[in-house]
Amino acid sequence: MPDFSDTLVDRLVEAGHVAVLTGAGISAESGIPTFRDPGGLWEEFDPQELANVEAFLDNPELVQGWYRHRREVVEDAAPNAGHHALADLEAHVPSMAVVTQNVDDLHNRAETSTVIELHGNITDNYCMDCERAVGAAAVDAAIQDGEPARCPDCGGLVRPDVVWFGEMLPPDAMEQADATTEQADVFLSVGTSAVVYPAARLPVAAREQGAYVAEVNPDTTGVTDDIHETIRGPAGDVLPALVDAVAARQRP
Ligand code: BJW
Repeated sequence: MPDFSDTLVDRLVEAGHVAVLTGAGISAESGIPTFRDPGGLWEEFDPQELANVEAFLDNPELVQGWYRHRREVVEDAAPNAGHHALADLEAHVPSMAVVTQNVDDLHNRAETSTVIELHGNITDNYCMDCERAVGAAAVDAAIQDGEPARCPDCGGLVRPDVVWFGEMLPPDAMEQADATTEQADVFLSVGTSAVVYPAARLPVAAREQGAYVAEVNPDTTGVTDDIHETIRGPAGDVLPALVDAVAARQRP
């Protein structure tokens, strides 16, 4: 049985609004590698070579090919018990939003109602010049031919709709993430190392603004020392048990 406090369950039962920040760890049990864990994406691939715009412009075929591979992994994956538990939690609280750093679309596929994507979505691509959306099929066809994928309208390079280091996060998403954090009575940080900003400041901001803040993670993170409670364990075990505990407390 995961080891969460009665306080956390009480706070969830009493909460008017719950905000959840998720990271790659929540999708690990769906078979999608995290970034910084042993065996994670960045043990094998250098982020300096793949996750910034300069790297992309230096070698668009390499970066487009890497993202195509990751898109295929994501398309073959399915939401796991952790994603489903967060979707289920909505039925037990008056208001809730999931702010995700993940680009894998799994919260949407688990039918969470409010998903705020801070770092984009790997299933989408757009032209760097005219900004029109370009379908994955066009990207795949170009890569197949050994060419960098280009916009059918203007010939600009096509890039995945994700946020690389040094790039601004989508302003609407960041605004919504700040608003949901400010509103939160309980804030859960799930499966993130909490080392990438600005997302990593949200759990700390939530605490400063009066929320009860807990994280779900098998390991220590960048915010462990700054929050109220850490529940050690995989999200796919902890979150269903937590939602069950909230539901049990609400039963007449
Ligand atoms: C489990 C589990 C299980 C395992 N259950 N858990 C302020 C201070 C310092 C630096 C900065 C700052 N502000 C901005 C910066 C610069 C930079 C930054 O933060 N750098 C730090 C690394 C130092 N930030 C940016 O550049 C951002 N832009 C920005 O701020 O614009 C304004 C600006 C620009 C320039 C200068 C100043 C201001 C953009 C950040 C974009 C991040 N993009 C990436 C790639 C996305 C595309 C792609 O997918 O390829 O996003 S990086 C990568 O890290 C990805 C993730 O979303 C993100 C976070 O990683 P996450 O999700 O936490 O994964 P991991 O692998 O780190 O952790 C997994 C966790 O799961 C672990 O803790 C495990 O234990 C756990 N786990 N199994 C539960 N079963």
